[in-house]
Amino acid sequence: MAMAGESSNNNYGDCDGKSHRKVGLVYDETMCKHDTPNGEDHPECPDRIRVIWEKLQLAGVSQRCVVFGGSKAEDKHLQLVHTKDHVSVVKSLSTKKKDYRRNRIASQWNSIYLNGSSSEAAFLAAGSVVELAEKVAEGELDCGYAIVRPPGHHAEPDEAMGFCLFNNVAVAASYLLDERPELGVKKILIVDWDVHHGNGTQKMFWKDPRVLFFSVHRHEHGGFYPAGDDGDHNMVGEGPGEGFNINVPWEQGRCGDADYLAAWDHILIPVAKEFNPDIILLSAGFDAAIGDPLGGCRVTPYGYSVMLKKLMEFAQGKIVLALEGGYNLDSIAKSSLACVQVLLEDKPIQGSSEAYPFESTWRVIQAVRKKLSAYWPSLADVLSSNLIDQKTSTPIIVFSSSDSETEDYADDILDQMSRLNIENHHVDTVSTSWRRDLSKVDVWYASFGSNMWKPRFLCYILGGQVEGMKKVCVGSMDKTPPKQIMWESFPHRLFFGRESSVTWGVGGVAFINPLTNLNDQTHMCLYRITLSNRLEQFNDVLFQENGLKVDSDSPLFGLDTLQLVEKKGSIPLASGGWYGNIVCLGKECDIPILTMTCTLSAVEKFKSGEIPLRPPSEAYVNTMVRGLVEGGRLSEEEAKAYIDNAASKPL
Ligand code: X5A
Ligand code: ZN
Repeated sequence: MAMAGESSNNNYGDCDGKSHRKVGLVYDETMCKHDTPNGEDHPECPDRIRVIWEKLQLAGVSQRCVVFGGSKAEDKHLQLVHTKDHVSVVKSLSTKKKDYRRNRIASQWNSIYLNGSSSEAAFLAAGSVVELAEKVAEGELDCGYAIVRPPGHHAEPDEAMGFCLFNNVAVAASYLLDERPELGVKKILIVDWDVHHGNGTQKMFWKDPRVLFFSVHRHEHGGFYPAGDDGDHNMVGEGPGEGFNINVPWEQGRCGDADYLAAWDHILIPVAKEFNPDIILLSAGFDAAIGDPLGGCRVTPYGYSVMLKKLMEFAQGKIVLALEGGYNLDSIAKSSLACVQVLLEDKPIQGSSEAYPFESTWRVIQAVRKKLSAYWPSLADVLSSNLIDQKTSTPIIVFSSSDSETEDYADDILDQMSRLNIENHHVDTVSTSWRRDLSKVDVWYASFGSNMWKPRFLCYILGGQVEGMKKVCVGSMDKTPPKQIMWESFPHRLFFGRESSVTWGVGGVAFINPLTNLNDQTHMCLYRITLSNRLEQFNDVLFQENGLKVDSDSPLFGLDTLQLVEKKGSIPLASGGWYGNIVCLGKECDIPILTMTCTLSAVEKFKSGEIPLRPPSEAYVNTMVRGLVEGGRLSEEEAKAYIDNAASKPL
C-alpha cells in the first residue's frame, strides 16, 4: 500500500466544532504515474487528481477527513465484473519492457493510452474504491470520496475504453454484494453524473435487480461519446434487472444546474425513495461542469453540491464518490471541494442560477418517466404544465446574486463564462494593421444556409467555388480548415428572402430571425474557426458573406464587438449588408457561437412585405440538402421537408 502524503491524519470531526461526519478520502500519488507513453498532452492527465487533492488541502477540508492511500484490487474481486482475460491483460502491461508492445494493446481499445505504470494505477483505482466502500458499508466511515484515476465507468467486462481500464465502481458494488453478505448490503444505487454514459456499469448490472443504475449523460440521439443506443432511455435492463437501469439522455449540450436538478427532482429522487438503497455509489465525473473542454455542459459547484445533498437523504447518508471524468482542472477542483463540504455537512455553499431547464430537458424527462413508470409508480403522474412552460434559459445565462456571500461566486462563474480562449495575446506595436492588433480567439461560426455543406463553406476559407455557385470566393487569409465541426439546433425561425444573390442567382437565400422563438428549431452546422488575428477567418467569412472586399482596412467585427454581442445577444454592424447582423447563440466548450443574419428591422420589413420572402433556387436547396445529409443531420427526405416547410410558411 502506498502512502497518501504527509497531511494524512485523522483529527476529523471537530477542529471547528461543526463537523460530525466521518468522511474518508483516498488519494495516492502513485495513480499520477499513469500517463501517455510519449509525454503527449491528454485531457485525462495526472494533474487531475493532484489539483483536487491540493484544493482540498488548501481549503482545510482534507485535514478534517480520514485520509487513506490507495490499495490494490485483488484479481478475484476484479473478476466479479471483468473476464479473467481482461484482468490478466491489464496485469501484464507492467511487465512489458517496451512501449510499442503496450501501444499495440492500447490500439485495440477505444480511447486508451498506456504506459509502464498504467496497470499499477488501474489496480489502485479499483482497490481504493473497494476499500472505501467497504469502510462505509461497515460503518467505520459515514461516507467518502475516492480521488482516483484512471476512471472506470466505460470499462466493460472484457474491454477497456474511454480512458477507463477497470470499472472501479462496478467492482466495489459487486464486492459488497457478493463477497461481504454479512455487511447486509442488499440493494445498491449507482448514480453516474459523469457527462458520458456509463456503458460499462450498465452492462455489468443489466440483469441484476440488486443494483439500480442511474446515468444522466449527453446523448444527442446516439451521437455523443460513447456513441450508439446503449445510453438511450429505452434501455431499462432485462430479466430480473428490468426496470433497474435508468438512462437520462440529454438531447443537447449546454445543460446546467436547472437541467440536472430537474432530472433529480422528477426522476432520480422519487425512484430512490421507492428503491430505498442500503448504500449509494456515485460515479462522480465532473465533466458536465461549466468550463469542461469535453462535456460542453454548465453544472456549477453549487449544482453538484445540491445534487449530492439530495442523495445524502438516502441510505442514512452512506455514500461513496469515485472520480470518473472531468477535464478542466479548475472546474474539477472546485466541484470536488463543494462535494466534500457537503459530505462534511458544512454550511451549504450559496449559489443560484436563473436558468430554467431547456425545452429538450422536459421532453427527455417526460420520456424517461413514461418508460420507467411501469416499474416505479412514483413516475406515473403527468408533470404539470406550469412547470414545463417556465421560460427556457436564454442563450447566455445570467447569474444573480442578492447578497454579498454569493457575489464572489457569481463573479467567478461570470468570469469563467466570459473568458475567451485567448491563444496568443500580444500586440504588435510596429504594425498599424488591425490584422496585427487583435488577439486570436476561437469562435463557432454557426451556418444555417448553403454553408452547412462543408465544401461550400470551405470556399470562404480556402477560396474557390462549388457546383451551383455563380461566383468564385477568395477565401480567408488564414487557410486553416475548421478545427472542429458539430451540429446543433437553435430556437430561431429559418426563412428565405431576396430576389436574387450574386452567388446563387435568382431566388431567396437563408436567414434566421435574430429573436428566439421556442416554437422554431433551425439546424445549424458549427465550424470552429478563428476570429481577429492577422491571420483571421471570421472577419473574412463576414466580408465575403456581405460581398465586401477582404482586404478592407478595418475589421467588421473585433474583440470588443465580440464582448458586446455576448452581452446583448445580437448586434447590427455599421457596414450594413444582408448578413451584417451578428447573433450570439450561446457557448460551446467555452467558445462563443456566432452566426450572421439580417437585422431585426429587416425582419420587420420581410414581415410587412416591404421586402418579399422568396423561395430558394433549386441549386441553393440542393446545397443545403447535401449539407444536412452529408453532415449526418437529416435524411434526404427530412432535409427536403425541412427546407420546404421553412420556405412555405409566412413569417
Ligand atoms: C471517463 C470519461 C471520456 C472518454 C471520451 C473519449 N471518458 N473521447 O470521461
Ligand atoms: Zn466522462
